Amino acid sequence: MKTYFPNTEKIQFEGESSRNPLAFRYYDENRIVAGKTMKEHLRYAVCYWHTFCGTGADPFGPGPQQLPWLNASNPMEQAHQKMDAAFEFFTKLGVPFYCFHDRDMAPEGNSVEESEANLWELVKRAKDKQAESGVKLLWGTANLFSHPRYMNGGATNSNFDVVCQGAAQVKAAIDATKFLGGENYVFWGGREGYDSLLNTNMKREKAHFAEFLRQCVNYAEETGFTGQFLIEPKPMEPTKHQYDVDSATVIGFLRENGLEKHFKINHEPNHGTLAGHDPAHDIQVAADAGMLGSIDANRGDAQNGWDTDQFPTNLNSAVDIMRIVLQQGGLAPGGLNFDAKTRRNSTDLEDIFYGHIGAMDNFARALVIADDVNNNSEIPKMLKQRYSSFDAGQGSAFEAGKLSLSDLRDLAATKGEPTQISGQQELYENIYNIHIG
Ligand code: XLS
Ligand code: CA
Ligand code: CA
Repeated sequence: MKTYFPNTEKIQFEGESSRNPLAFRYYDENRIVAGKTMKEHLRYAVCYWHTFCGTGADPFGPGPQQLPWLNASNPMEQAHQKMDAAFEFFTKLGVPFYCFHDRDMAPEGNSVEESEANLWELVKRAKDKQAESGVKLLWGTANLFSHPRYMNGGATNSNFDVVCQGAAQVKAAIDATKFLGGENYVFWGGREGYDSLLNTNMKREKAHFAEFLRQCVNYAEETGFTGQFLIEPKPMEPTKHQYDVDSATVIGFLRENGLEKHFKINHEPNHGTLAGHDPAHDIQVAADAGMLGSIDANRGDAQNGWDTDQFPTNLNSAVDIMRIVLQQGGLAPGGLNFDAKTRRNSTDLEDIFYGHIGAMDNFARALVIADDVNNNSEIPKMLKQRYSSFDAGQGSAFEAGKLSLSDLRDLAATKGEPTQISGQQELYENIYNIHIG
């Protein structure tokens, strides 16, 4: 069979001292950390869209990246070539999972039926390729944002006919995900949001969104799709006000509509940054609600206010994330999906490998450090001590709901001015840095 990456062999773990740019220095998939292998903890996935569909196009010009699998003139032939390249890449990189949108895998047809048939042809082939390679599907999703019909949104479109088109796509994408044994299904808001209140009935659009999701839950129950449904927050881009702003907004929306038992959050760090948060904040919000489902591992750019989808190479940020993941006992059935793309001027095919290898090594290293911080540093003890006034006596009675406002007032009067206790952020940061090394 034709190879698309003839210059690259299977990427091997060579250890920290290796200087081979096409080898892992930290990601040793069989290494045990905190009772599980790295492979089991990290559950890495490659995304189909950036890696095999994007050529670096931007508003100023077409993409300069020449991807050999996109050279076929017939869109279905191109889709087949793309799939060959994708599975060759997954296998050579050694990732256990991948993720896709319906339209990444198969082109849109001229009717609902033709689009379904196109997708089905490729999905059947993907099933065989999964069986041959052992690579599994972390999640599937539907693209309700690229086609011009979705210019006013998919589920929240002001035109009911467009909502129906969106439903047809999501139904087919859930079927495809189920057929491929996908462990999750993602809803990213796409163009679900608005630019001006003058032409928008926000309350009605959000009610439509909830109803759409409710019908997806019903459909999963009817058809026996048992994968986890995930919602991916993002505050802006493409619309000015996206409805799924951040974790807290999504959790509130789900609870308001009685949907919280059926969904978790797929958090993308770059989207957290765009919402004005440290990604770890948004991830912690989701984890605290018992709703951290999966992570689209990437990073933004501190100076840019848009979604740069860069490979996550920042160690501190990865440690922040992995500490939370370890504290909640892992991400499964979710994982770490690299929703990241090489820069526009990274035009060698090896660049795709470099991006993923660096990110996989970064999170593997972060996993080890996070486990060390959680178990061997002073930080957990210091944190426990910081809240110890609630562990016994009146503090614990307050937590248990046994003290009224008047009781609290009387305690204030008896106890007098509290002793000042330092928050010691600098000390925490210094200890953290000792473990990061
Ligand atoms: C776009 C989103 C998208 C989702 C899947 O900003 O990150 O790629 O992850 O639709
Ligand atoms: Ca994403
Ligand atoms: Ca993004």
